[in-house]
Amino acid sequence: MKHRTQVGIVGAGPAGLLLSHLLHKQGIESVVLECRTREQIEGTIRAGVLEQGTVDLLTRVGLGERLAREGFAHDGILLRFHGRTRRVDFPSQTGGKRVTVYPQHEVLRDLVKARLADGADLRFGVNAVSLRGVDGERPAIRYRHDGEDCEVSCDFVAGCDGTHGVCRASIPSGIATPLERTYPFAWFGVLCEAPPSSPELIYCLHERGFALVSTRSPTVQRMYLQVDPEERACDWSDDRIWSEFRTRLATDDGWAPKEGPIFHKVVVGMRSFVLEPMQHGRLFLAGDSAHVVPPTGAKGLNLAASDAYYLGGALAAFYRGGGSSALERYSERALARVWKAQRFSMWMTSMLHRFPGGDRFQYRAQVAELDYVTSSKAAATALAENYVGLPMN
Ligand code: RFL
Ligand code: PHB
Repeated sequence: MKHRTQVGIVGAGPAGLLLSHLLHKQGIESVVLECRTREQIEGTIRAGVLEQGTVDLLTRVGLGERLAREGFAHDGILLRFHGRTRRVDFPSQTGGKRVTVYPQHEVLRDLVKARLADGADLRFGVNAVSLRGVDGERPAIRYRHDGEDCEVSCDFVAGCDGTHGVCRASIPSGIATPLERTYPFAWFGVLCEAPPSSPELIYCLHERGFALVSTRSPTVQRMYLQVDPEERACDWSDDRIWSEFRTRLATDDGWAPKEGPIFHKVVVGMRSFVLEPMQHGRLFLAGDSAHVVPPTGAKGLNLAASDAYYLGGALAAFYRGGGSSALERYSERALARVWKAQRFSMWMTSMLHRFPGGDRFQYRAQVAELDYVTSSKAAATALAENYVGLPMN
């Protein structure tokens, strides 16, 4: 089966679906090819923190209704270290900006619903995806769908297929440079049925390692512990998990997390990765296919959104007859924002985690940094303006 579209998009994550939606708003047609089912993408629990600019973008393009109703505005975060807790306020440091806690799968549900209501061509459960001729004028994507070999020819291919997708891998080595940093620790994440332990997220440095108290809803909480990358989730009983959270999160005034049945456990590796440039011929990468951040800064989903915004704008300029100069600048423009988010995520990660072999000197310096960040207005503003998101310019 052969068909044709203007922009062929691989991957129905936040980057791919938002790009498809933004293109539609500009009258540009796309086809989205996704290897998982709709139920799988809408059921995978991942990120939770949306920057102000991401919320504004989603709202501007008609995706803000449920987000405004069900998302939780957070005006600050708590930094906990050495038994004390300090708050960084966002609106007062950033001219009124904040973040919104609204889970990634809810963003995806809103996007899929809007795309299908607009009659979009979304193909779930495809396999054997491969790219053809992206370095020429007539690229195509081959794939199998419902047992049939298919090919969609297009003007451009958007590689929005995440870290393990095929698009990044189809750029010949030597054309783009991978830059990478891995961390000697991982996050052990749990989801539990309990009320929120705290009205705001708690990022905690303890001598035994980092801990994070996040939330998903009034009845479901998300919490993470720094662990060794070799750690296996099945080796952690609920008792061991709660005991570790109580120890790391303890404060001088006896604070303890609200406990409840744990129904999901996962170990997530941590790395920083960027592929430069994010383009090869008529293939443009967006989101995790081009870059990965450690989750400490809560930036991954937000970068997927800003890439989609930049790429959508550049493609719209092309189809309006503005030539390809905006497309040629896409990678540079997106990377300028990506690198700032990489820097912030790396900084948050090093300030808040214990490094193997890290001695008392390192720990005392980390505590001093947290003390400084939460007592100097200049330093708190720097954290706040990065956390709520730098402008998409
Ligand atoms: P996605 O979401 O991985 O989507 C890619 C899609 O492509 C599909 N795919 C293919 N389809 C067809 N053919 C192939 N060959 C394909 N290969 C893959 C996949 O099935 C998938 O549906 O990438 P995208 O769109 O770039 O979005 C990136 C974000 O999902 C990611 O950065 C965030 O989840 C990162 N992240 C967080 N980001 C935030 O902004 N705030 C957070 O609070 C936050 N917390 C997190 C996170 C990521 C985490 N994990 C699991 C790594 C917390 C965690 C624990
Ligand atoms: C989450 O809720 O999953 C979450 C929140 C903040 C982060 C990372 C993950 O920095």
